[in-house]
Amino acid sequence: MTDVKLFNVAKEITWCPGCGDYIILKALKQAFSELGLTPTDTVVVSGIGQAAKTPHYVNTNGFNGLHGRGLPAACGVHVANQDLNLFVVTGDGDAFSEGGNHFIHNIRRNLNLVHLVYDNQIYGLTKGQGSPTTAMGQKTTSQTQGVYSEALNPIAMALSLNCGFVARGFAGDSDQLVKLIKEAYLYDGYAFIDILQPCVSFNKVNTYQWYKERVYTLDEKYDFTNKDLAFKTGQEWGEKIPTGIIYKEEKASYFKKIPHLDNETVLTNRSWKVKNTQNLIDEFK
Ligand SMILES: Cc1ncc(C[n+]2csc(CCOP(=O)(O)OP(=O)(O)O)c2C)c(N)n1
Ligand code: SF4
Repeated sequence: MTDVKLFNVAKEITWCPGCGDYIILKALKQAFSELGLTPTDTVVVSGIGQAAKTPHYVNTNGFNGLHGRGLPAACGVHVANQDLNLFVVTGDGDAFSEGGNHFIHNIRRNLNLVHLVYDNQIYGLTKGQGSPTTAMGQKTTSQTQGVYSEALNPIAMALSLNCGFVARGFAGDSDQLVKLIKEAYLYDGYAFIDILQPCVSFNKVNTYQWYKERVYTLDEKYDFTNKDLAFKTGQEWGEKIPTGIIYKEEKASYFKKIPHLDNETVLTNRSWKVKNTQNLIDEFK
């Protein structure tokens, strides 16, 4: 356990009052503290958006990249230094639209990182356009007649790509969120948590109340190792929305699959001498 105050940053937070992002941020810091992480051994990487402001609001190493590009930046971090505890935070647009292909291929790669999607089912930062998880027919600031495309299901998508850790959280249940973040951290591989996050300014449909009437926690009898059951559970949406670990399977993470990228050979641990570089340059003379 480390002091949670270590992760505080004295900076003005520009999220709207009541935004679900505050609860996720608090849960993230609480999980860091309970896991005994420190600011220097932890890195929070993001893309662009409201969710992606998180690295500015938590006292760890941080990287705020381009929209949809949080995951590739995180890959670079991990390949250079696998000793850092790696957390990637993205919005739903960031993760599934602009960053959709990175989501797919990072699941396939299975780097050891935690990916939190603050899923408010809307583009928050740019003032309320429909995102890939906005329900079909929902009216938004730009789709005034309703969204024409069908919403994608992030849980089913992750399952279909053989993601080994798939969970759903809710910003209205911070205790569960802390537990999920800790479980995700302890998982060796790509751990995905889709977090239902009310956007109080631009999503007037999926409000705290809307979620509270539907969200339920999977009980202890739920078998998260059963893929068929996970698919069925992951498709459940509407009247009832399950939260918790939906699927978990142990599998080899990226570094375990590539033995020559062991802890000795990662960039930060390599002994580097100018002479070595000079020899290389001389070869091309
Ligand atoms: C490639 C690219 N496309 C679009 C944008 C404009 N843009 C910035 S943030 C954003 C929406 C963010 O929504 P989301 O990722 O869902 O995160 P939220 O703000 O809701 O947390 C968009 C469209 C951009 N910066 N870069
Ligand atoms: S616009 Fe929505 S997501 Fe962005 S800070 Fe405000 S409430 Fe949160």
